Amino acid sequence: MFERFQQEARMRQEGRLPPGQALTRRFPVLHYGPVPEFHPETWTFLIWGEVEEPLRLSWAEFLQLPRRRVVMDIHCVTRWSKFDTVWEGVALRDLVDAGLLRLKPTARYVIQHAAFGFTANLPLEVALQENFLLATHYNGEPLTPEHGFPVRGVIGAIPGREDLKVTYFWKGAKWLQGLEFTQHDRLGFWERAGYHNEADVWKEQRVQWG
Ligand SMILES: Nc1nc2c(c(=O)[nH]1)N[C@H]1C(S)=C(S)[C@@H](COP(=O)(O)O)O[C@H]1N2
Ligand SMILES: [Mo]
Repeated sequence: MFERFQQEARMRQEGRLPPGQALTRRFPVLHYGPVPEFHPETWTFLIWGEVEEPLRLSWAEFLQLPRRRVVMDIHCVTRWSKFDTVWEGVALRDLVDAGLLRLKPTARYVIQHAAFGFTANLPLEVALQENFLLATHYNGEPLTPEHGFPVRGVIGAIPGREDLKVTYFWKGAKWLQGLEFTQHDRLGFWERAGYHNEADVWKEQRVQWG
């Protein structure tokens, strides 16, 4: 307990603890609905909308995409923050840079589509940042089923990168099945329930009124 407070004080001092947050060393599980099963033979990942060419990837193909490892602080709207979490997976900007994903100039938003119709929305420029990952691994291990196996969106803060927009953790969809690029914004599941559409952790944009 005492150690947790010491760590939290250090994070606050380093400017890494957003307002209204507390440090946790656990990894809470939060979502609406059940945990889906994963069938590698039938699993597909779809990319569609404002793209030059829609993509349909099998699990084997998804694993061939360029990958990176990102260390981030994650901040949940329920007020826990977890520091120095290690994620591995696919960065959208790498797909664009490699020419694997060709966006139309009209693409301005990204809707993550997950199992059971769950969605989460982000502006394109945020989804193209290095702190948004289609993650398959957490702390060196494949994601656990309850944390989104086999793929989830993740967004967090990269220490020292104050230039990156950081949203609360709900903007990363677990059990991700596809990405839709759109011209206009469309509220996701939690955003429709009253969570803030921008969700900037430093501005403490938790809920939206009216
Ligand atoms: N598919 C799906 N993804 C989801 C959610 C959900 O209900 N369904 N909830 C979000 C919310 S509110 C949070 S806080 C994080 C929690 O991720 P965790 O369970 O790995 O901590 O997942 C997000 N992704
Ligand atoms: Mo949440």
